[in-house]
Amino acid sequence: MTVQKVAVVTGASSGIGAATARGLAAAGYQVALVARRADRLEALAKEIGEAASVHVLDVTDRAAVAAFAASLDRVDVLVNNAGGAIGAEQVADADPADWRTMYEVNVLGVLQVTQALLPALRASGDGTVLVLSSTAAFAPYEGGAGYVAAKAGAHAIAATLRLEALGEPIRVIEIAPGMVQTDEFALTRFRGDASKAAAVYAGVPDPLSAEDVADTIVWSVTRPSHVNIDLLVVRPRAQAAQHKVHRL
Ligand code: 8X3
Repeated sequence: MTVQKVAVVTGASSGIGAATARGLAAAGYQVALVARRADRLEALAKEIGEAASVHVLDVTDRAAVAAFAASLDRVDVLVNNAGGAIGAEQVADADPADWRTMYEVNVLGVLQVTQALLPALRASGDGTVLVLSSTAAFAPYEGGAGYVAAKAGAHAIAATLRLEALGEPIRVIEIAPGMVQTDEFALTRFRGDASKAAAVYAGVPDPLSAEDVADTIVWSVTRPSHVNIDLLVVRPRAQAAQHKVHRL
């Protein structure tokens, strides 16, 4: 009997995380869905079926992350997807509390979950750590400094861990998406202001969808073990660079 491989997906309650969980389940993985919102995880698990398990926790809660790690029998893939932007204020006006929250989830969340699961990933004999960063990690933009700094931190974890894991059976993949239209990313950034959130994508023909990014994640993870998709930047055709967006 073949033992089913286990993939942990954080931030699985919506957007890219939920799409990735669906994609990995379709690719044959047992998926451990991690997020804070139990109702959403339960609904997704019901949809996916037997291949899904629900783990309600906050990746910034170190004790909860440790308990989660202890509850798993095996881990082959970790998709560090939980993250997000809060606020679009310029440096002159930004609230340090927003920056702290962004650092907690985008950087320390990735650190804590990765640390906790590394022994199991190593023990699998063929582990994959994936960090979902952003094109923001590589290109500052006005009003984005807090998120840019946090995603640069996520990039630093991926790039450093890849060096430190050399010689171990662990790949470290970084996926850096550009403009992705999801239900919550821009809405969270603009604190629930739907018109400001919609303006981000106004007139842009086909921004990336959560499924587009999930597709790159599943593709990267399912390459042969010796192939490491080190860093993959994915943007919509309508975005040539962070500031260079085609709008109709
Ligand atoms: C999201 C991309 O352009 O909003 O990670 O920073 S952007």
